[in-house]
Amino acid sequence: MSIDSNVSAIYEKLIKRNAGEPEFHQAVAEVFDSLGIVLRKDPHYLEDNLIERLCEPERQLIFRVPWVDDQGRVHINRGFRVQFNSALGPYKGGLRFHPSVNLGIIKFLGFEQIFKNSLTGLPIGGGKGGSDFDPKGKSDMEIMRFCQSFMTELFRHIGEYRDVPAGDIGVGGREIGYLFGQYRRLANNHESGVLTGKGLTWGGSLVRTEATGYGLVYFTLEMLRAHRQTMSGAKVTVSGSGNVAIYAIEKAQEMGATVVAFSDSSAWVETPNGVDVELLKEIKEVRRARVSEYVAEAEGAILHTSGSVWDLPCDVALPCATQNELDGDAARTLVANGCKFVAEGANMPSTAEAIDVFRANGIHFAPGKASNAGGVATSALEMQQNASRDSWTFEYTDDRLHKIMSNIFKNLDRTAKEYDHEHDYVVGANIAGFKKVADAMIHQGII
Ligand code: NDP
Ligand code: 2IT
Repeated sequence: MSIDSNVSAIYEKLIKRNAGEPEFHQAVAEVFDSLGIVLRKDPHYLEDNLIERLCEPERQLIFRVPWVDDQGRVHINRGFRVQFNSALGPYKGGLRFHPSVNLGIIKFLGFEQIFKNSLTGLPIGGGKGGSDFDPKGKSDMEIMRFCQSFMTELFRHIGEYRDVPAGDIGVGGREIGYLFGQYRRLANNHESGVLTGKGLTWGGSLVRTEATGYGLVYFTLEMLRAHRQTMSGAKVTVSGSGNVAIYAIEKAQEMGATVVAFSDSSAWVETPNGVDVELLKEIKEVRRARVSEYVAEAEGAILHTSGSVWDLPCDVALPCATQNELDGDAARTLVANGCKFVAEGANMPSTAEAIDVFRANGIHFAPGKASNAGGVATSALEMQQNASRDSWTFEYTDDRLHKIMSNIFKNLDRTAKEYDHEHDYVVGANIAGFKKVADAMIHQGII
């Protein structure tokens, strides 16, 4: 990757002003790499310091989150919400609870979210939040007390037309429930559109749980089709075993693929005969246990505590765990083993070097801001249902999701061609996502 000379001064300044935030720098560099192409054709985007404005969040909140554990000890965590860009709609993006969370991580995620949300074609701006709280090993009561304390500060900053959080790593249906309960109590208002990923009896949408994983597979299907391949009979490697991974595995297998591996942060599992999805759901969603438990109960599954899922030969790789989990060496191994397609379910799971390796070796690569947009798109469908006090059927919502993902692929493909980078879906995603937001910012004046 290289930064175009038109934006290199902005990038240098951004690194200095946002010191110690390597993931944010990386996410900006990836977008700037594509911007050179658009700025040569459309130099008006350089006017009024638009690019620098786009890289500066509209608002950044950092707050103390005190909570009491089951032994009566007081803990202090740090809460974040970065409201990055609201040109296209209210800030929208998940909350991540993980010990690795810091401002730079939330800024990288919020920055990516601007372009992702733009690509969905729905009226949502970009934001992200979370905490360095570690949910692992905590009781339900501890999780509840933490969520209540977190929302006690956050509630004054969010709203149906202001900012609409949802889940991400460490935040699923249980956490959204506790967060919503506390919001409704503090606001004295059952404003269901304030959060997405809610339970089905109190404003949630069918398909939201499955949406990111299913959407990833719908997108991958379009990419395979464009290169005359199918999912049926393909060997697919998935990393992670959380919300995104589970439903990507389910949909890929439903379409005739064999998922040959998955993982969590403790180990990875080789599944030569495919994955027993119901067992995986039971272990991860109900028991909240480690992947070793899956191996103990599933026939033919092999536990590995060294190496990674990327060591196995596959046709399609779907990284669905976390940022920078797939580096240059892993990318070279995938190439050597004959992998042809990589589509990101996680946010920025491939390092810049890995993406260079994919591009240099003809691997068709879909960046997360396009291929994992199904989650936030279905969140926007949940907001539509809340606004109209309606709830749609599974089939209707799933069909909407499928069409949105197909349209995202077509938009990327068309944009990449238009800018003379056929099949470069990084260029297609960055340019198509950027132009819509940039045009809205231009129309709305210097704010
Ligand atoms: P979950 O918390 O449900 O699952 C996360 C999975 O990734 C777990 O298997 C976890 O393992 C693994 N993981 C997380 N952090 C690390 C780490 N530092 N090292 C190794 N493994 C790790 O999260 P989601 O499935 O919701 O999110 C996964 C990815 O998808 C994230 O990048 C997220 O930003 C992205 N995403 C999520 C969307 C959603 O709707 N949920 C939408 C779009 C993108 P362990 O349990 O051992 O920690
Ligand atoms: O990264 C993401 O797109 C998400 N975690 C989902 C955000 C949302 O608002 O549904």
